[in-house]
Amino acid sequence: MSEAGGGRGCGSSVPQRAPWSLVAATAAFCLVSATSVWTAGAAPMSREERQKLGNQVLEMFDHAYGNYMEHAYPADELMPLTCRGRVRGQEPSRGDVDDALGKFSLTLIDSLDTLVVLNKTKEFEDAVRKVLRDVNLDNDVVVSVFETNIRVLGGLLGGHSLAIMLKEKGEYMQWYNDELLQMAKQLGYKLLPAFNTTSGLPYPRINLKFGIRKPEARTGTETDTCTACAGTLILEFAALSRFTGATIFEEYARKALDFLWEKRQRSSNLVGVTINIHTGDWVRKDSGVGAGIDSYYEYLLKAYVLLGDDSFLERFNTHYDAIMRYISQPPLLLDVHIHKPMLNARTWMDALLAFFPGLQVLKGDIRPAIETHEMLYQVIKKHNFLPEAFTTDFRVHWAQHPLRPEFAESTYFLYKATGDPYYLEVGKTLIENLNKYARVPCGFAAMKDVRTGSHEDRMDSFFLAEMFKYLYLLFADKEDIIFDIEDYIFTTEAHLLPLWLSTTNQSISKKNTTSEYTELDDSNFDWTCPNTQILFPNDPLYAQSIREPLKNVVDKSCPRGIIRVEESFRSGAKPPLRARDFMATNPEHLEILKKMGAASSIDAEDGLRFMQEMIELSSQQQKEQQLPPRAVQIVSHPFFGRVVLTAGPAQFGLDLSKHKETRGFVASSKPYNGCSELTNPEAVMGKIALIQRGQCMFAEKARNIQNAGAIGGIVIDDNEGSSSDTAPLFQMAGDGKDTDDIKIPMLFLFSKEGSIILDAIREYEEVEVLLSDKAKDRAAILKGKMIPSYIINSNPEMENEEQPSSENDSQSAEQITSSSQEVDLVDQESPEESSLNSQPESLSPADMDNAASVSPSEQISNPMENHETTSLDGECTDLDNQLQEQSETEEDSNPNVSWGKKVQPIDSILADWNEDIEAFEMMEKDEL
Ligand code: DMJ
Repeated sequence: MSEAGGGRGCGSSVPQRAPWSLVAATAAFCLVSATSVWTAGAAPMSREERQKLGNQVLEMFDHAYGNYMEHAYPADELMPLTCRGRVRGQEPSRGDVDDALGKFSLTLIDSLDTLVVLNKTKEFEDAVRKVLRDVNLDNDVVVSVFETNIRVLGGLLGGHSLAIMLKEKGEYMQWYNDELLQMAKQLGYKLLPAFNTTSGLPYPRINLKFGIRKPEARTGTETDTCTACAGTLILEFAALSRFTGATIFEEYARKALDFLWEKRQRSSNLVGVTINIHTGDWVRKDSGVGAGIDSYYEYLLKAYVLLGDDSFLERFNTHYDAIMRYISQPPLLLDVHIHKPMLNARTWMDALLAFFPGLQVLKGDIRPAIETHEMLYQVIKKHNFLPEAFTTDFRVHWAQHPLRPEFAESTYFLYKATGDPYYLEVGKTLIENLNKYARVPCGFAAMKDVRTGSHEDRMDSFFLAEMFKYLYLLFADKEDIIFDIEDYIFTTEAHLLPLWLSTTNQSISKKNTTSEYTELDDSNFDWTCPNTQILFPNDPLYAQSIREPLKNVVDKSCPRGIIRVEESFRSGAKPPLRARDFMATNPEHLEILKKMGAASSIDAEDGLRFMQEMIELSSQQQKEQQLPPRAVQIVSHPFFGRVVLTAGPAQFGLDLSKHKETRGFVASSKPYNGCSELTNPEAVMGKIALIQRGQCMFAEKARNIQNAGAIGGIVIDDNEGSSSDTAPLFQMAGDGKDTDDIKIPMLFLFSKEGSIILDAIREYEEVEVLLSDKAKDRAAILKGKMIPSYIINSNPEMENEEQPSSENDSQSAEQITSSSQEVDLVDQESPEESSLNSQPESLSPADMDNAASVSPSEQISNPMENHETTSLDGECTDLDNQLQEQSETEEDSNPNVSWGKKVQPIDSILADWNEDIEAFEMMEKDEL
């Protein structure tokens, strides 16, 4: 701390020693044990409670890791819904996501150092032996260079770092002879051909066996890569060089970083999202701190920490200054254009940016870290998880959540920095939500849609590499960990690299490839960090006082556009027209449109923003129209509501978004296709009938099962292997005739999701499901039922008591039944019911059940439709109400007419705007 607090602060004054021992691993860059100085604010958490939460994290890790090892290993990842391994090539392709899978037991390698952090030394020793025995790095598979570097190379190096630490301690790993490091080196050499470009930026993908050039490689034709992909190599590559003495790795990673630095946009000092690896031209010129760029910034600062090279800090500081100038709009972080950084490039944020508060802690800029973190936490409280993307007024933009760890990471670092027990409570909420909504009998399943609570058959390796590490460390005391975590730095995948590398094999940093940083004006650099020993003891409520004004930012904030409208009213100026408010039937709006770009620079700016918003709005609506999800939740033993499947709705029958859910046992109809009168009405009577897709219309199937007495129907896709992971959901169309006679709810499941129910019937016979628009709280589902209390409480300790072998589903299932108890629960269903998809648009008059595709012009709907509403209060209420009422009146009066009117003008306006945008892009090029 004294080093960090004095001189040039932040350690740059002492680059030759490992100045970061107090700094890096805790990411408390300038922050030491603020935990000990806390005196007021959120109630302190007792050691006992922290230990309890730490144990809960351990149990959760066992559940995830144990199920992976039992049901998936040696596959790369666990598929927690179908309880098997994900083997690339054997499952329908998910596109880029699959590029992380190289048939190299990804999850095992990514979990290695987590095992040591969680004190599972014995398991670590076993895991290392398995890696050495089973893992092949020479597969004929095309993998992402970035993912392979951060997860596999990083995993091997993290494993090696802790293996040698343990060996030195003298008890475990005595047999270890740098084998993991040898594997890391082998992998490093496999990745090097990717750097064979004139720029030195790596190709995004490489074939592990054949490299890039050979025809068998099936890669090497790409022209673009993301900035983070090219700029997130230095920690692993430098560590590899310094561990082995082979300097080439660090040289290549430095060269790529030097090139990116050269190519930064010189007036804004920002970088774009994607770059041409041959020409160095920016391909995507938008710039933020989330997807596509995130870890480039992280690695600049951490490279300085690990390698002690000032040039990295100077670059980081230059970028950081630009980020705070243009992108940071506290508490938001909004993408901008690199050439026009005052212009927002988006109206939404992505979940990956949740790492940024943690990085700000490492930099020592605590205030904006607290602000952004608080905003993110409120989004989480609203949706239980951080959706992959959410708008500036906190509506869901992309509803998926693959159990990302970034928010837990920032929570940990903020706790280390502030010592504020509030962050422990945040961590507790994360644990509860994971157990309540993501935990399934065979692991933890990603959320397919945070609004419905439906799951995806996916548990990414980063969940084990990062989430459990940060959560465990959050609640741990120093003595709970068998080594000093502060001797290490976390990579972007939370792998641990020892800080002593900074003084080992330094030859590369001596011949520094960067020549330019001396030209920089560093007067704006903050070379010192806030000293928490001064900051927090003087004002123990410091963090709380920053959070306080943001307390209701998500639920009660005025949408940003509205705020500006309101301000304009106050100043007497006309409010700017926002895309979401635009109505083509409003002559005043058309007048404003005409003026845009003509009168003044403010009008021009409004015009450009309006265009961007309109395009985004349109694509957002297209997305939402294509995906009006419903939920099928399996509520009977042993699932107890823990498996939620994504289902498509029907354009006929009971609308689950307007009515209470339908619950019942399932039964297969005979004939299974449901295309004629059922021969087993007694079996489906009072139940939810399962019917296979195909051979007749959806409506016909519905009528047949309804006539047999079914209370609902689930149509299961007949295309084997189809899944909502890989195919867009659609709505089952009617038969072109009046379908008012169909009263029961009908949902559609793709084959993979359907087979989860079919398998359950095979195994458990009696399978009860809930059909609804949103997964229900388990407490509400199980009201009055005989069930084990751990299911309600999500209390893993009880689960352990009652379910000694959590890895053995059928065995544990029996125990659940025998130890069940009567519980009468208050309905805990959230009052906040999503208004999404409340009125699925009837788009396709398709007359056959497989003709459900939607034409582009049909996809544009009323901008006010299908959006979550943000509640408003305070000054903007009246205005917002006016806007809301106006649009509601229009919709109510005649939605079809009103929608029809809007579609055409927007289409033609968009066509005009595309021309404008092209011109705008030309203008940007000219400026270059
Ligand atoms: C991880 O693999 C890494 O943290 C990476 O930098 C981006 N995010 C994923 C997890 O969300």
